[in-house]
Amino acid sequence: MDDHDPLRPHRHDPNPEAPHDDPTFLVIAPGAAPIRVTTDMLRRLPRSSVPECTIVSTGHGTSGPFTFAGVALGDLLRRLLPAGVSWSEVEVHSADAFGTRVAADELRPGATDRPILLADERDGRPLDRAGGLVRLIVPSETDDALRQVKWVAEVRLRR
Ligand SMILES: Nc1nc2c(c(=O)[nH]1)N[C@H]1C(S)=C(S)[C@@H](COP(=O)(O)O)O[C@H]1N2
Ligand SMILES: [Mo]
Repeated sequence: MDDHDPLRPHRHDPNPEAPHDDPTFLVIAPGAAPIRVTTDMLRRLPRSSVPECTIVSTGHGTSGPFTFAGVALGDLLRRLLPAGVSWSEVEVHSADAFGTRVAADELRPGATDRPILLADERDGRPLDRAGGLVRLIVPSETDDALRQVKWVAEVRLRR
């Protein structure tokens, strides 16, 4: 049975097409003004890169391995948010009503050398919009790509 929660899809036919052209996204934290993040901002923040990432599609096989690079989601939030904003969970929503949840625990500094990324680069080249710019990459997920969210539109923090 499908519970229709877009943040917990059980299986999914991947959408091949970007819903629109704007690669910016909003970070929305409780008690703080929403912050719009541009690809220029991502390029200027401390960056991380994760090799050997595979995108496993239930429908059409596996692609990769790729090296994805960008800004670690945890680093971005620690950089952007005013001190005192606390959260236990982050919802990552795409512009085509897809998404996933990330627990604060998965974003602890230094927790892993394969951090969850907001990726704007693949194999040393800029990711284009068709390729998912800006794309959430969850390196630990290798089952069905349900957390490899293309076209991130909103990063919403939950207490
Ligand atoms: N925004 C968005 N991201 C998404 C999807 C989608 O439909 N929309 N499909 C997911 C699924 S099920 C798969 S298999 C992969 C496909 O990634 P690819 O287009 O790079 O092959 O994207 C994932 N991320
Ligand atoms: Mo998938």
